[in-house]
This record gives sequence, C-alpha cells and structure tokens, in this order.
Amino acid sequence: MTERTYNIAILGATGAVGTRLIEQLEDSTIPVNSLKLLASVRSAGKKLIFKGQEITVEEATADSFIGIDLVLASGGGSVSRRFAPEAVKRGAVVVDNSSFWRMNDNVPLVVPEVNEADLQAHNGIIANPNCSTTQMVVALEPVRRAFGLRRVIVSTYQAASGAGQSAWEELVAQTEAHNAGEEMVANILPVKGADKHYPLAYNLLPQIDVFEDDGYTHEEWKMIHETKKIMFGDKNSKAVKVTGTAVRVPVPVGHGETVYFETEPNTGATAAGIQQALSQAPGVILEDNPKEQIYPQPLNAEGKRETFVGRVRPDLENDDSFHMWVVSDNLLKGAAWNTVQIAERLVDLDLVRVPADAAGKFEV
Ligand code: NAP
Ligand code: 12T
Repeated sequence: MTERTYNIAILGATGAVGTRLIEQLEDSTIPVNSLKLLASVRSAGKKLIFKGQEITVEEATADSFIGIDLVLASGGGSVSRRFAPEAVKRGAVVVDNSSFWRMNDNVPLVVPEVNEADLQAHNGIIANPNCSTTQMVVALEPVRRAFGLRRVIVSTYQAASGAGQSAWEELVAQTEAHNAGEEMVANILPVKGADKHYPLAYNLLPQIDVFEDDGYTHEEWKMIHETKKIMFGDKNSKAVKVTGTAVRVPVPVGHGETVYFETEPNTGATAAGIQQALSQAPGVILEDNPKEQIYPQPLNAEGKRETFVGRVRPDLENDDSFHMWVVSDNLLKGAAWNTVQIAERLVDLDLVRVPADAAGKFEV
C-alpha cells in the first residue's frame, strides 16, 4: 500500500499562531502533499515560505476547501464559525484553535497527553483548547493519574502574544514609548474592540477576554469548563472544583501559572511523589531545584514544545494540598504545536476522514 499524503490548508496563516502553524507543520511527521495558506483579503497575495518554497496567501472562501483533507484553523471565532462547517461539508477534517466550537458536544476538545482517545469519535471538527488551559492540564493529568484530583485554584500570568500579533506589537511600542519619555498608546488590550483600552507595558491587567455577568472573565470561564471537559469528560463535571484569576503581564511570549490543587485523600500524595510523576510525564519537563534557583521561566520556554513545571511544594496548612508553577510557550503548546500534534495523531490513527452524517451536526 502506498503511504497516504495530505492536502492541507492553514486558515489564518499570517497571524501569530498561523505563522507558527507553518513552522510546526514543517517540523512534523505529517506527509504533506500540498499546502494552501488562507487569510482575509487584507493579506491575499502575501508570500510565505514552507519547506523552502514560496506560497502565495489566498483569501479564504468556502470553495477554498475543495480537495483539502485537513484544515488547521487560527483565524478567530467568527472565521471558524463560518468556515469550519463549510470545510467539513467539502470532506475536510478541521483542527480548530478558536473558542467557537470547544463546548459543542459533537466536538472533541483534545490535548494528546491527556485525552487522545477522544479523537476516535470526532465528526470532522476537533477543537484545540485555550492556551492557559492546555499547559495546566498537561501538568495536572500526571497528578490526577497518580493521586486523583479534587480541586484546582489557578492564577495566570499571561503573555501579550496570546491576544494576537497586534497586541504583541502594541506592548513593544508602549515599552519603547515609555523608555523615550513619550505617552503610551493603547488600542488593543485588554480586549480588541472593547470600549476602554489600557497600556500593558509597566503594568498588569486583571482582565483577559470579556466579563461575564458573574464577575469572572470569559478566559477564567474557559479555564474552568475546558479543564472539566478535557480531564473529566464533561464540561460541567462535579468530580472536580476549578476556579481562578487570569492576569495579563508585560511579557511577549510564554504564560506562567501558579496552580494550587488538592488530591484525593489517603492516596499517599507527597511533593516528592508528584515530582516523580511529573518527571516521567509526556510533554512535561520538571525544572525544580530551589537550592540551585532552578525553576521555569517564559524566556527559557519560548520556542519549546514542552510544558515546564517547578516550585512543587505542599501547602503548609491544608492536607493533600500542593502548589506548583507551570510555564509554556502559549503560541506552541498553547496553540500551534498542540494543533499540529493533534493532526499528527489523526494521521497516525488513520482518522483524517469525515463521517458520512457529519455536516448536519454543525448547523449554527
Ligand atoms: P492574529 O495574530 O490576529 O491573526 C489572525 C489571523 O486570522 C490572521 O492570519 C488574519 O489574516 C486571519 N483572519 C482574520 N479575519 C479573517 C477572515 N475573515 N478570513 C480569513 N482569515 C482571517 O491572531 P492569533 O493570535 O494568530 O490568533 C488567531 C486565533 O487563534 C484567535 O482569534 C483565537 O481564536 C485563536 N487562538 C487560540 C489560542 C489558544 O488558546 N489555543 C491562542 C491564541 C489564539 P489577515 O492577515 O488577512 O488579517
Ligand atoms: N488566552 O482562543 O490571550 O481561547 O487573548 C484567545 C485569546 C485565549 C482562545 C488571549 C486567549 C484565546 C486569548
């Protein structure tokens, strides 16, 4: 039998995530027959390089997906809402970075280190989780397997690039302006299109995404429900309690998170046992040696596919309770690498095929 090769499209190819999707695909095991790069009309005609060859970016239309086997999408929620069903209708499987399809019961939400088996039941769209959720579940899953997990309280320290290329550029411009004694200009953060904008340079913003009526931001809401869906198979699972606070920090790339968690009681959980489980876990690098001042940092995580964990220690007053510090490149494991990793698994498991009854499942 000749090996199957794949016609692939990247939707949103010119963005912060899209450019990394091109690089991660280049470094993947996927046998690529052809690659189509899609964006909005603004970038049509722009040229990008894949495996040493120039590819001209095209404006995405529904018919862009004719003849495509696999779509890697990072064009944002409204783009995925419109184009993912059109791609599935034309026989393509979509791995989607936007938040639009993640909570749909017909859509698996997958981090391969945690719930690869959920890929088996896909209907043509597979969702890639939120960046801050992904690195957290990579670090919590080895704990859950060894000692169970009852409760999680997270605080995030999220990089500007999570909000796109323009937010990253805004942070750099603000830093340069402030250093030159000029006024800082803010047009993007905390949320593109919101009524008010604040500078991130020399600042901290306790708002990522829009506010819900209950006082939580949508980013915090996503972390709660996505963690439950990925680790416990149900977005409203009561088997674990999850809460947290998401904060934007003036770092270009690499999210940090302090994670407080409680294991099941009487499972013998110790900090050493948790470190042991983490040191053997797929996708995790344990960097935990306080005496030598060894702990994860965004500068060291940039460009790496793994999730880095350190500062593992017991809570001093609560039983079965621990703290850790988790860092990863938000554009790689948080987005482009997890997407390409899902695509690699789909190829290896021969799951790049759309079930006959799939298209009707994604009416919006
Ligand atoms: P970005 O840097 O702003 O890039 C946006 C991309 O979408 C660009 O390629 C843009 O093309 C394209 N696009 C915009 N409107 C389009 C349209 N109507 N049709 C086709 N393409 C269109 O943003 P990013 O950081 O790469 O993020 C992109 C999306 O990925 C986000 O909105 C989010 O949904 C998702 N994301 C997910 C995570 C995660 O947690 N997993 C992390 C970051 C981002 P032009 O060059 O033509 O404007
Ligand atoms: N953390 O697709 O950092 O859930 O602004 C999009 C943007 C997650 C997402 C951000 C994020 C998403 C951000």
